[in-house]
Order: sequence, then C-alpha cells, then structure tokens
Amino acid sequence: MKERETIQSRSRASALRFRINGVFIIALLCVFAVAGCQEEGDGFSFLDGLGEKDPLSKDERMEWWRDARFGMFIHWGLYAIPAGEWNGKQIPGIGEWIMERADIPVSEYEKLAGQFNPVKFNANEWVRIAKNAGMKYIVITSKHHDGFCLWDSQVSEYDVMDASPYKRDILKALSKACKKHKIKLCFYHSIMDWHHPDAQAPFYPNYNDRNRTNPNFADYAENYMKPQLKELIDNYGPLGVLWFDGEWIKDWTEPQGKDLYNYVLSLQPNIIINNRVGKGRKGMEGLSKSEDDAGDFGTPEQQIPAKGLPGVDWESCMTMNDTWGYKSFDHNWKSTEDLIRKLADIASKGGNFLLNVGPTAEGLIPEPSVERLTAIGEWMDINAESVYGTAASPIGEVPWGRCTAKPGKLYLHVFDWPTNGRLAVPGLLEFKVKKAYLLADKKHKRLPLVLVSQNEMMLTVPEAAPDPINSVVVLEVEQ
Ligand code: FHN
Repeated sequence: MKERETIQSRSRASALRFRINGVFIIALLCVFAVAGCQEEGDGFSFLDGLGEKDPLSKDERMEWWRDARFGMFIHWGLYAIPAGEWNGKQIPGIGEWIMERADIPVSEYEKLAGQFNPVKFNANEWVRIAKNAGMKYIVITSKHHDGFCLWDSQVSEYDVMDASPYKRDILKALSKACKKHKIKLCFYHSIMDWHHPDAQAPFYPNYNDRNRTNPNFADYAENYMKPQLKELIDNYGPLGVLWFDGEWIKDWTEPQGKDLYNYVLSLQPNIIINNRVGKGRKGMEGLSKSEDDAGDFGTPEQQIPAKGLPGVDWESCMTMNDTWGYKSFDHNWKSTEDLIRKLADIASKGGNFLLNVGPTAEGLIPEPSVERLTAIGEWMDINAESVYGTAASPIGEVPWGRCTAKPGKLYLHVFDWPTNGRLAVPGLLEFKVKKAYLLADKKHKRLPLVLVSQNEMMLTVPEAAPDPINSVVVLEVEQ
C-alpha cells in the first residue's frame, strides 16, 4: 500500500516537474514568439493567437484598424468574365450584379465557373500595389452575392478549386502574400446568396426580391454560411475584418446578426466585424441606427459623412469608377486629385477609406486603378504621417482644405494653396502653437507665424505649393 503511495507520489512529483518544465518551455517559446514578432514587425499582434481565453476590449480590437485609415477593397469573381456584357448587350449598373440585372438563370451563370482561369493573377503583385499606395489592409470578396467562392470550400463545389479550370486557392495565395508583406487580410462575405437553393436562388428572375423568404434559409445560415466562415477564419486567418454584406434580405434579422457577430468572435476573438452583419445600417449612409446594433463600425457606401463623428468608428467604401466588379466599358474614373483629397477628407472626419479595385478575368488590376494607386502612394510617401493614426479635426472646418490631428500635432491639409503666401488658420482657441513647418520639408524649417487674434494665426508659406493636390503643414501644439 505504502509502496503504491510512494510510487504514486513519486509519479505525481515527476508529473509536476514535467508540468513545471512544460510551463517553462511554453513561457520561453512565448517570449521567443513575441521577440520574433517584434523583430519582424509583421503587423500581427502577439494577441492574435491568444484571444480565446482573454477577450480583448473593443478599443484593443480596433487599435490597428483606427491606426490604418486606408485599405484596399477587391471585388473579384465570375462577373469579371462577362465584364458588364451579356448576350452582346451592355448591362447597366454595377458589374458584380450582372446575374441579377441581366436575369441570368443559375444554370447559365454557373457555367462561367468553367471559364474562370485567371492565369495572370499574382497575389504578391496585388499586395505590393496596395502596400505601395500606403494601404494597410485588403478586404477581398471571399463570396459575393452570386455565391461563387474564391477558396477551397469543404461545403461547396461552387468554388475556384472544384468548379474552375484554374484550380488554385486564391485566398490561400493572398493570405501568404499578405503575411509576407505585413498587410492585414480581411474578407467581404455576402449573407445573400443567389446560387444556393436554400437562400435566394429560387427567387430567379428577381434574386434581390425583398419581400420573399426561403423556408430553408436557417439551414443555409447554420449549415453552409457558418461552416464557410469557420473555414475562412481557421485556414486563412488570423483575419483583420469580416466585412458582411447583403444583410437587407427579408430572411435576415437583427437577432441573427447578433448571433453571427458572436459566432465570428468566438472563432477569432480579436477580429473586427462591420455593421452589415445585422440590420442596423441606415441605407447607403451606412452608419448604425443605434449603439445596440450589431457590428464594430459603420459603412457609408460611395459617400463621406458631411461632418466628423467623434467617438464613432466608420469606413467609407468607394469605387474608382462606377462599378465594384470589373466592367470593360466603364471609363468614368475619379481623378487622382479627387482620391487624395477624399482620403484627407475622410481622415479629417475620423474615418477609414476603403478604396475599391475590380480585377479583370485574367487576374489583373486595371491599369487606370494602378496609375491612381501609384500616385496616391507617391503622396503617401511624403505625407502618410498626416493620415495614419490620426483623429478627426479638433479645429472644425477650415476654408482651404482639411485638418487631421495627433497628440501634440495638427496637420493642415491645404488643397487651395494661398497665392499671397499667407495662410490663415482659424479655430485655434484651445491650442498654443509652438512651431509650424511643411511636412515635405525634411529639415522641418520653421515657417514664420503670428497670432492675429486669440482664435486665429497667420502663417507665412512659400509661394509655390509643395504639392498641387494637397500640401501638408504641421503645427506642433500644446493644449
Ligand atoms: O450589393 C453590394 C455591391 O455589389 C457592393 O458589394 C457594395 C460594396 O459596399 N455593397 C453592396 C450594396 O450595399
């Protein structure tokens, strides 16, 4: 008996030693892992893998996103093949809606999968284009409303591996490239699905019928959509954002949205989820109706809120022409000037800018988009400090452009450079200006300044604008 006790206590002691050694080894591995992350500065937090036991606060989850301010939206799928044309006719409206707009039956549309062979797709090149533009994250359509999946889904045959001749996992390639280039990968995922028989497929020829329901929808949501989201998080993560859309269908409710929000967080506790997971968004204005609505940030679409929204997280998503998915005949491109100023406008109101590209069926980002992104990148090379990690203007609206802020600094984005070399800066009541300089001037040479009133300061600036689109003047301030 005693002997047995001794053997048991000896084995308990050695088990304890083993556990202590194990804990020590795990702790050591964690230290190395943290050191490794820091050394590489890979943009992924140490907390990425630890979330399960220690849920983060919303502020902690949102930190990288608030800092990033600028991301790339990618709408890519089978719709890039017709590129806006069906049966020889140019179909009006956005390209990724061609299945709905041209009344294409599921059996016809799904044949496009057999032609999807984007041999020029290069994930590293796409990520490089985003990174060079100064973008910090990419949101790509894992599945748009047409239901086609850009990854190897285990619950569907309607995906790039099983249904297309390309047979390469696009999201896997992007996930690797994003890790390599330290860009956060995020997925857009449509709740509405025009291909699935338990979702909106039976609604043909009006897939977007807002008054119809499918009695099997709950089955689709539980046994198709949720498993797909788990695949995306488990096999392609950790993800930055899950960006839902297509939530306006009659079959979707706010309680379902809240359930989905919690489900996604249970899979990856530090993930960020947009407000289209539930029913809270106010149309294209995109902001949530109430704080109780599901989702971490508002999603204005093709518009920028008129005023700054202190304390509210939001992201304006926008196209560069008039379509999200590629259309060969849409040449209505926004100018570089417009896009750079929109970026400053959005940052000055405390939001993020998610700027879209719609790659071709071959897998190329259209040249006009690349040209604009390159120009934005050149502006960001000099001025990124006035965008990343900034907050909304604390001095209200300014007549010549926009203002962004960081603790101790105001960034004046001057769109209309004064022809007389004098820039009046209003709204400074709360601030004592210590120094002013041009962000483009590496030496930070002081610009002369005089206080004209308690509220307004006059800066003497060079006659020629450092940048004809947006020259940034930095004010070092005390509050
Ligand atoms: O219907 C979609 C549309 O195709 C596109 O994906 C945009 C992007 O925000 N969202 C929807 C409309 O709100």
